[in-house]
Amino acid sequence: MTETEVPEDHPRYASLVTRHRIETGVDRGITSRQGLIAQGRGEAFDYLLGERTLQSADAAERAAAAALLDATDPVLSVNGNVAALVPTAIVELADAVDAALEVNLFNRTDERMRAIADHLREHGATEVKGLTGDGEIPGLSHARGTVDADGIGRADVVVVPLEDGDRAEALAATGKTEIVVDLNPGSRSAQAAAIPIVDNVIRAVPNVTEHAHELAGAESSALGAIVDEFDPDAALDAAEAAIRDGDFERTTNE
Ligand code: PTJ
Repeated sequence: MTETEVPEDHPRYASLVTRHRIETGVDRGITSRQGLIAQGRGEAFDYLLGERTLQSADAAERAAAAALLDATDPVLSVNGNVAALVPTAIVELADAVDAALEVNLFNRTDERMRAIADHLREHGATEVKGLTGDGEIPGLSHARGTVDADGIGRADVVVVPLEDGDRAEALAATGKTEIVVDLNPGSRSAQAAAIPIVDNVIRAVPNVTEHAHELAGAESSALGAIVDEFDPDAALDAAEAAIRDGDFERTTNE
């Protein structure tokens, strides 16, 4: 079944399309096989959150848009899952906030780096960083810390969706403003972030773009105030409360 053949009236349509994109990503050498496992983990949390954008996540997405618009050198980090799930949406976000796109992989291979960069270009990206690999995030062994010096290396604000906890902590320790998208509010990545977005990357990325369009032209002081007002601990608490106390509906979890 291809993406276009998934019946739109299927009760699990969005989930089936998402799975199909990840599968195709693996087939095309974009997504790692571990990416399939990561997606399954994410889906479980999304069920528990009610497969919707919580109000607290929307506030995080607005704060993320403000931080990106107010940044000097913002970078959106793209891994194999992000490239498979939201290639067009991540390019649109980069355009909306004038950010660079950088391919940055947990399981780095030259083949996947190139395949993802090509995939992003096919979806409208003009410049894709990551292939130079002349910078390092301190404290990470082997290729896990490799970045572009003029990309994530010098960035002041970095978006890292679906990031490994170790890498997210090391990046936060560099003092950059880190924005994480992760459906698990208990993950180390979400806890390391200045702005944790507990939402599905499929919903989160377009919503950050929408907020960026609304906030375009705002003064730096107004953008800074939105970021300052955002409380990461309160956002994580709200997501955890939604999971613990929310209405878990058996029928939606087929
Ligand atoms: O492409 P690579 O080599 O960079 O590898 C990417 C993965 C995602 C495989 C790698 O970073 C990894 O193993 O990540 P983890 O440690 O499994 O963490 C992924 C986190 O993202 C988990 O907490 C999941 O709940 C969450 N997650 C999975 N799918 C989504 C998600 N969060 C938001 N939206 C999703 N669709």
